[in-house]
Amino acid sequence: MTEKKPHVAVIGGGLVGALNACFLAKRNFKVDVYERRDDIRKAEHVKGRSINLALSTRGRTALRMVGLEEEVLKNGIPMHARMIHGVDGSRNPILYGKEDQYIMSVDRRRLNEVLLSAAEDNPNVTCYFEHKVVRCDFTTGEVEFINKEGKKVQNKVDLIVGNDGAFSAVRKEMMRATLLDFQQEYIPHGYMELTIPPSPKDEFQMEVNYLHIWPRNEYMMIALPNLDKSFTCTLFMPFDIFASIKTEEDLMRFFRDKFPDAIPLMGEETLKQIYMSSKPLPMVSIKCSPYHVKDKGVIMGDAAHAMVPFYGQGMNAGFEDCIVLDEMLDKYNNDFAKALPAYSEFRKVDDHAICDLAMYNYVEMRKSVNSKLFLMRKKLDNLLFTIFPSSWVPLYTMVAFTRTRYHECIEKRKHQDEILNKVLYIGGVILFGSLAVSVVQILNQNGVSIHSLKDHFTQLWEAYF
Ligand code: FAD
Ligand code: EGU
Repeated sequence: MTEKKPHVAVIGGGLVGALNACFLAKRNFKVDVYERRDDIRKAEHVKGRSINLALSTRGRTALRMVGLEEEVLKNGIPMHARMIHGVDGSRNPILYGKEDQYIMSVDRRRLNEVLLSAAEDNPNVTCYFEHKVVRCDFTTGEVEFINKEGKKVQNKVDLIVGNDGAFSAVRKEMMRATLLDFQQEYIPHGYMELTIPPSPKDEFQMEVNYLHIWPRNEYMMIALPNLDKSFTCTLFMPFDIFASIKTEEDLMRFFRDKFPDAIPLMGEETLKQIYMSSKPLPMVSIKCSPYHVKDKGVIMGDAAHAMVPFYGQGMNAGFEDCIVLDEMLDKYNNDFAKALPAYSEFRKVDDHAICDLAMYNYVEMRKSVNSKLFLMRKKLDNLLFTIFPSSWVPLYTMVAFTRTRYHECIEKRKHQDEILNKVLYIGGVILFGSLAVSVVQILNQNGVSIHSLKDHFTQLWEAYF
């Protein structure tokens, strides 16, 4: 460890970068945050479009560690259950769990603003906006940026932290510098954000404390509440279906068929206007390894593990990354040469596991999940949880409401599946056995003996073969 304060460049002032700056500032490092975009706190408010995220235990724990949990929760809306919307307009709630098991709907932009301001409250943190990273040298620690005037500027630091999202420039530079395995996959689905505005009386148009879901196999819509009494809906469907819905008539026909109850809530005109002026956005899943180069560079958040959003864990996993790095820096007394490989090795299995879980859930949802099936599965899972609260914890409960390592969530689930299979198998054998006994008894009562039955089948057998 060097005597002087370590100097760190955090690349990306998004959710993970801004939080990471808070963590690193607490270690008394000198932290420079470089963000490509302009300062979102200065940008004009875009009305009627607030994009929100589900914050759960892992993300909350990280916020608590930098003293921001309360401030964030103040501006969040608790969701205690999902509300499943059927095609017939039916609505069925399914609780997440006990009273204290709920997730929070938070506004992405507001959260980012709170995190940036909290980072800058530290005298040892400076944020530079409109600075785009173009080059990293992981031997010297030199980083090159293009600023707002299009000019190249440089800095030299002890550690480069890449929190620059799914299309990370830092990761690209790492791939030139080290043997980095990399895998990426686009899914055939795109997403589009729609909105359910407040009612004319300025009230929520649906039950507020829920994650609303319209499961329709290949198509799916999700809605989370906003503080302004609107809901942000996210419509997920294959790009070719988006492309086949060309006119307003196509759109209304599609919505009347799949999401009829949402039409009056969104308003036909607003729905048409938003759909016609938007493009569906892609979703990508990215896995790579390792996450570090020597003692000079590390990537975290989406830069290290972009995932499809079907577990609501992308940000939560990125926030948990910050906790894990913090713990490694503690353990190795800020010695980057030891802490970075340890972080990489420890965290890789878990980040890969949550990428897999999210992708698996995407496949599951589109394969067979309509609203009835969704309801049944969740109810069975919850029923088993009620009967065996300590040995049967549903997968989503471990993922959303505990800090059980993601890879252990998968292992535990496999164990439960084996138990369930055994129970179903034994149950099946007992059921089939008792059925056979009943059949023989009934036949006996009707004067048919088991021996004559055997003769009968023997004759049949011989007649055919
Ligand atoms: P980003 O948020 O992408 O931030 C990266 C930052 O780096 C940006 O500000 C960018 O401008 C900057 N940057 C990029 N390149 C450069 C460069 N060269 N130089 C400087 N700066 C650069 N997660 C949840 O936990 N819960 C949810 O409910 C949820 N819902 C989601 C729904 C959808 C439809 C999608 C697509 C994702 C969802 N996620 C959710 C995932 C979540 O959005 C991401 O995991 C999270 O934003 C990752 O944060 P990040 O800071 O790593 O990356
Ligand atoms: C997707 C897009 C319900 C926000 C997964 C559940 C999501 C979110 C679920 C989006 C689903 C799916 C879980 C939470 C959450 C469920 C979860 C998904 C928030 C397994 C804004 N998912 N999401 N699972 O259990 O664990 O409620 O865009 F429809 S929160 Cl796909 Cl807990």
